[in-house]
Amino acid sequence: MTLKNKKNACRVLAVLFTALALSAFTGCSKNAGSKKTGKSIAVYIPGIMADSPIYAKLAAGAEAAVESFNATAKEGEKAEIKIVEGGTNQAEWPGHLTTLCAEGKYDVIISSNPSLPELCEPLTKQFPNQKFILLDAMKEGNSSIVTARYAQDESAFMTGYVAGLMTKTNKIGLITAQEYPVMNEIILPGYEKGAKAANDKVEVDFRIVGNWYDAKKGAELADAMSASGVDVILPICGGACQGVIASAKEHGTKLCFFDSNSYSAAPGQVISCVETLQEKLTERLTLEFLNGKTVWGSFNEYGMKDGLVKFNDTDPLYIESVPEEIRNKIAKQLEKWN
Ligand code: RBF
Repeated sequence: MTLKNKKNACRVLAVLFTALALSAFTGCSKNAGSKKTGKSIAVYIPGIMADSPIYAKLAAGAEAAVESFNATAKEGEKAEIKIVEGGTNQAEWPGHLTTLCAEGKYDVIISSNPSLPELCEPLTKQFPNQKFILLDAMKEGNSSIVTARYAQDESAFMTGYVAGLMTKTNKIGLITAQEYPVMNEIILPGYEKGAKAANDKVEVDFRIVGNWYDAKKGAELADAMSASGVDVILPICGGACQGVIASAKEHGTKLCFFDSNSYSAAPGQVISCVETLQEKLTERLTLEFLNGKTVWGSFNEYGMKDGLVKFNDTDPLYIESVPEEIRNKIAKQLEKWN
């Protein structure tokens, strides 16, 4: 093969590779096929929606905003939305986001998790017209990005407080998918602080799955925790939570959840669910964007007093699984945040 032929072959391979990478995206489009005239939105899920309520709520909130905006929008101004699931290989996310920007089709890319600002910031220089709405994330002062996140210190403290009141062994656990600054600096210390506020003898066992999908590893870690006497576990590990739940059912371990109402995951064993109202916040921020009201460069944190973090203490399964005396202590503690 001559040098020129080799170069051409390389080019063909590069094009094929890019095409393959693009086709690996799993996306679905609403209003696809209709003439594009209004604003166009891409929701990028950095992971998968199954077993990650924070992501399912992101997509649902953006879709709800588009639906309500389109209900009164004039013909020709109706918005379009496409949901793209990036998958659990984090090394692929920057390429996916670059492709979405390079397509030039989307007025805004909406996504969620604390690692997104770092991935999107360089893209705002490369694609100055591309806007980003990032939830569960913090970045102030970039005029192409707006961010909002939840007061995870409140969720973590309250969850630790319940765990501290409910443990009989003084050993509670936290199983995370991976270490990240919000986990190491806010959630883990908050959980420990809340637990110690309830019971100063409590020790926290902290273990790491290594990814957001491995249910087998989740079960192994939960089994090992139970074997060492842990009797309450907070899993924050996406699909790996399924393994933690299976292990908890086998060993009678109590469970606490973040993000959504998960009392029915193991009825009688789930003792707290602190919900983040990600659907509501995503809908609000998407509507602001569609109405041209976004304050670019801004960052806001929302907690219980804003109604965007909610300790669910009304579910019948909570009332059933947590004794009244303990529920009263929790209610008192909750007053401090509201
Ligand atoms: N939370 C999930 O529930 N599912 C995920 O797949 C997921 N992936 C994440 C990936 C990264 C890189 C980071 C930093 C966080 C991720 N989170 C995920 C955690 C999420 O931001 C949040 O902390 C938890 O959902 C608890 O509210």
